[in-house]
Amino acid sequence: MGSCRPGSCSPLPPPEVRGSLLATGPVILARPITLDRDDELEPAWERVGLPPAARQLLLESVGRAHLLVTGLGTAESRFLREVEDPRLTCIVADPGYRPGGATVAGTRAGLEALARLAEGRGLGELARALDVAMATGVPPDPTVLGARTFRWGERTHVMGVVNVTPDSFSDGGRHLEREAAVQHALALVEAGADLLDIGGESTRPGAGEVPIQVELERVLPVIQALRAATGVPLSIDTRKAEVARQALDAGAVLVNDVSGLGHEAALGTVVARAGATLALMHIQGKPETMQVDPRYDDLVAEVVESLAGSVDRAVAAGVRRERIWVDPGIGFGKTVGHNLFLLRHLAELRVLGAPILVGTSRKRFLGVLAGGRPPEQRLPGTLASVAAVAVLHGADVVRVHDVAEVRDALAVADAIARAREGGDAWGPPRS
Ligand code: PMM
Repeated sequence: MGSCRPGSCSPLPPPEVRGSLLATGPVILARPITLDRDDELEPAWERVGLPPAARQLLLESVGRAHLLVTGLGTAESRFLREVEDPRLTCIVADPGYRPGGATVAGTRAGLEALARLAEGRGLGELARALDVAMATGVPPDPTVLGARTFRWGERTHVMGVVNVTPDSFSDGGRHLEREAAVQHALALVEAGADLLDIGGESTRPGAGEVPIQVELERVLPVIQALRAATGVPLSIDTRKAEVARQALDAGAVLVNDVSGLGHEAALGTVVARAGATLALMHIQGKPETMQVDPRYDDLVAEVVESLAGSVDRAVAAGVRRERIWVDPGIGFGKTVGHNLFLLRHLAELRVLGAPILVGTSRKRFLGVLAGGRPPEQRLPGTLASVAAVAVLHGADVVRVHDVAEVRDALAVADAIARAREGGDAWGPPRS
């Protein structure tokens, strides 16, 4: 069970299944609403004495999923309406109401058969969407960052935030500010950060763009000093290709682009040339205006489709698919309600086949929910949000300011999510 997410231990789907969602034009998206988890079903069958082969067979024949499918054309809608398989229940939207939607529920074997039937009828895009949805219980391939390998599904990883912006650390001048940033970053490493995210441009709501030279002057000395002082992988939080290029030269191994390659397309080429990893975040609008009345018709579908577009642009620029992370962009063109819905449905982003990064730390929605707390009083809310995404299996990496406290919260949340000691009848404890 070593590298398995609690959700599943099915064999990895072939790379073409986990490939682009957008490769074939209009998007048919199948999102897993619920997906039976192997690690919940299998121990129960072990508990009643079934051998491994029988348990595997049952997982296929009894394990179930409910999928929400959107973007269907007339042919696919007709195909689903006519399905006659006792293992499946398909409910297709009334074309007069909101066409193109359906729910498909059934056993894994039934859904697998449906995908093959769709393929045989020339409905390849639907077949592919079903395959992708059914593969979401499998963790993405590990990411190698510098000397470290991040294995997904075993625990939630922590990215420590190092903002090198004038108001962040000290008003004692540029040099003192850098020194303070480096000391702060090293304290985050000491507290257990798995990687550090260094940024020289605030992307908070209303923030304006910072000139390249200023951004470089802020982040480069910090990256250089940290590269010399620690082996923890370094990420550069920037939307700009030139800043990314120089940061990667200085020793960063990941570029965190809050614009999802929407700000400068050249950023993709820079990451590809360096063989680095790219985190692509969803944003609606630009930081200056993104919080002015954000609206969605189907929030999760729009975030997934936009991220799929970002992933495709990155791959077209030469970034290897297994070097891409995705992030729903909590607070970036979203209301409080949008943020909450996205966090609750985070696992649906698994259809993108990439590790999921999430940043909730100290954000405004946490303050609002707690009755109007300022950023320095949002630690309890931050801890609740990281524990929630860990237990919902939504996040592979959380981006946070308070690394020590978050590590403790995750130690508890991850342990509960993976608890295996049910007494002697449940067999020996499994890690
Ligand atoms: N949030 C901020 C900055 N960078 N990057 C990613 N990938 N995800 C985020 O949610 C994110 C980010 C803004 O937060 P800060 O101003 O507190 O650093």
